[in-house]
Amino acid sequence: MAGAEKKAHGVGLARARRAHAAAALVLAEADGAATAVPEAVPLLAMAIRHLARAEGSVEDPSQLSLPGLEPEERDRLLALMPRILAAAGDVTATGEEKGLPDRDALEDAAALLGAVLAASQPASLRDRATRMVAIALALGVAGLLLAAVGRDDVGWQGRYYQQPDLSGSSIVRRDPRVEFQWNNGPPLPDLPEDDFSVRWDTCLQLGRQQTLEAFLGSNDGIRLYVDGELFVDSWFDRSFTSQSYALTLDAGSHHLAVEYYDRAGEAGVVARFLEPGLRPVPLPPERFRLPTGDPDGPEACN
Ligand SMILES: [Ca+2]
Repeated sequence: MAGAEKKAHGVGLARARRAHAAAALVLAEADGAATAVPEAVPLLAMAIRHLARAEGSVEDPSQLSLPGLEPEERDRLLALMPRILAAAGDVTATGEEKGLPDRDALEDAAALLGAVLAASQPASLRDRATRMVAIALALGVAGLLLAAVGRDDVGWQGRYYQQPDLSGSSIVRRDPRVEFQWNNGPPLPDLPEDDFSVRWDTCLQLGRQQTLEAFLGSNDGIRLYVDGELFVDSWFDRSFTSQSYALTLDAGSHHLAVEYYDRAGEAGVVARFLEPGLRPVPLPPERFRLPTGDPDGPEACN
């Protein structure tokens, strides 16, 4: 790729990422409301157009390279793109392409486009960038948008205990995500370096039934509860160990609780929830809302 072409490619992708992040935010914000559909359509159409420009003004979306998707996912996105462009008024709608795609179709398109954008790096970057760098870029944009709308109900409620068994008084704070590497230090100034514990609670919002990848890592113990049921139980001393679990959830709000303790030495914990695929993509941060009820009771997310 020549220099100017490479630059246009990078600019096109950056614009596609911004439009895509805005569409994902609109869909997540509206929480099932039908108003999200007309708002998200032009943003998704914009993301598709910028993606096409990044590939040298491809006129026909079916000619896009669409990296990062399984063949079946690629077919789904190829079927959705003309419908979205038609609904946004970009092309003349005919036959089945007429009418507004429904919310599920738009969420599917947003997730698939997210995977494509995470996998689409300019050639110069692709060689040295890891998948995590691409994901961090995508998350950075979503994070900025989130800050712009000033949401303070997004993330996890963290309760930090001075004991390793989640007992006694706790320090409560909001954490945007559960991803910490404390090494040999304390997690908070008022906590010990060893023998502390933390519980995080959130309400995960899903617009449709999905099978997610739950990626859990910890030094030392970790437990995951899903809607009050113990789902992962690794409550023992260990060096940093991580594992992925398949988690199928219906559409709606789901209470996730992560419990963690550090016994001695190094301390760190990660709990990520991703859309699985060739290149798993983290769920947008705005899908995680602070509990609206008692996080220890059965109505945490109702
Ligand atoms: Ca430890």
